[in-house]
Amino acid sequence: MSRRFIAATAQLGPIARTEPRAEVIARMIALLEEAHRRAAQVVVFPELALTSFFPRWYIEDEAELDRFYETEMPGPETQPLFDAARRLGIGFYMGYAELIREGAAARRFNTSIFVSPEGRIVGNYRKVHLPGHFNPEDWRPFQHLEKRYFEHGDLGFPVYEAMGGKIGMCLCNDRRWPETFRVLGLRGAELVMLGYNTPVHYPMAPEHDHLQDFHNHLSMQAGAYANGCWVIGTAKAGREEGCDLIGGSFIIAPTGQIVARVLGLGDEIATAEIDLDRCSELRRNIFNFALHREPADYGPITEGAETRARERDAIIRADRAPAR
Ligand code: CDT
Repeated sequence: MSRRFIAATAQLGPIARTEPRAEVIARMIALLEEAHRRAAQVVVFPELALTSFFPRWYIEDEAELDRFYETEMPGPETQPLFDAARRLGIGFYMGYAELIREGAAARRFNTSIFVSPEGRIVGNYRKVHLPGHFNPEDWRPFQHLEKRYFEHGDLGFPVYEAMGGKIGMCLCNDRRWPETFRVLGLRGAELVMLGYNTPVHYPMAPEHDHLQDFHNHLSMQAGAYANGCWVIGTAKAGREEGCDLIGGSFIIAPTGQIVARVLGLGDEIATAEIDLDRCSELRRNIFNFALHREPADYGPITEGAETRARERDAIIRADRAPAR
């Protein structure tokens, strides 16, 4: 397979809480068709692309919560998306809420997949950096209950062979952590795809609200440059159920330069030609890992992982204490 192809970021505008999957899928298929008209072979959809960003609500009724999750992929409602992508010869990345039933127990992950142009699921990823809080907090204008609704992803940061090279995935908050891109970079990822749902308003530090777009682009451009890889970041954007989400979906070259971006806050695509061979411009030179990395001096990055996990669990347990 050629290592040069056209890729699209496929931003979705708001999705209402009650919007049926079939309507969302129809919107996504329309974006695939537009991407195909522009000769794209890869399309990147947002995080939790099939539903409204439900962690903004405290949902006590488990049956109501379950409606936001997929128990099979593809399932009857998502199959038309897979069929359309295969018909158009497009590979795609998509985020969704994954529910696995293990007997009486339920495991829930914030997940993404990459599906090849032939319609095969090449690989999956489960979100590692889950932001927000566990218990509902009344002082907030909206909740961010990812720590309640999802388990910490159990796959690490895998890379997969696809599109003639190596691809990696992550989701939203992961992009703010340089370690995400570095681990993917160390594993040779040449294209990193990620979807995000980022509110304009950050209740913990509202003085940063005006910096949301800057931080979004800053983290992804830095991730691309410092690891010599292409990055495609795709938003769910616009005013969703009264909550403003940033847009700014874009495609970044391994040099860190923006090569395409959307203009609005609705359903929209932007395309660019990706040449995976351009990764070597960085990887053979300034970021030649074999020559210039100094991992012996990076101990604190992974040291004490067990202690850190214990401390974190204690904080989350304390946060859980008053729960239902
Ligand atoms: N979906 C997601 O991870 N959103 C977070 C919002 C800020 S943390 C409450 C983000 O990092 O964009």
